[in-house]
Amino acid sequence: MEVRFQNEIIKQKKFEFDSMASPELRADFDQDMDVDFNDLILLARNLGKKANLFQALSLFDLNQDEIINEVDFVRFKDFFGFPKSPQP
Ligand SMILES: [Ca+2]
Ligand SMILES: [Ca+2]
Repeated sequence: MEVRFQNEIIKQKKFEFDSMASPELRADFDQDMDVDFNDLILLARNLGKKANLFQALSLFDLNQDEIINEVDFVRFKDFFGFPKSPQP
């Protein structure tokens, strides 16, 4: 981002995209930064639906085979509970 005054840069700040975002958040369908029962319910509501890559429903197609089915549930299971609570 550049801030200019009389065509001179008076402040410049570079924004960096966090490319190291957790892959588990792919299953965070409601985008509240965790993978929990709310996300599971959203997945379940779309079970059996076709989802090509250009549809919003493809969000639920975790293995990208263009159908939302039990295979996506199995993959979801690997992400469920993210983020893990720190161990005491
Ligand atoms: Ca969530
Ligand atoms: Ca699928």
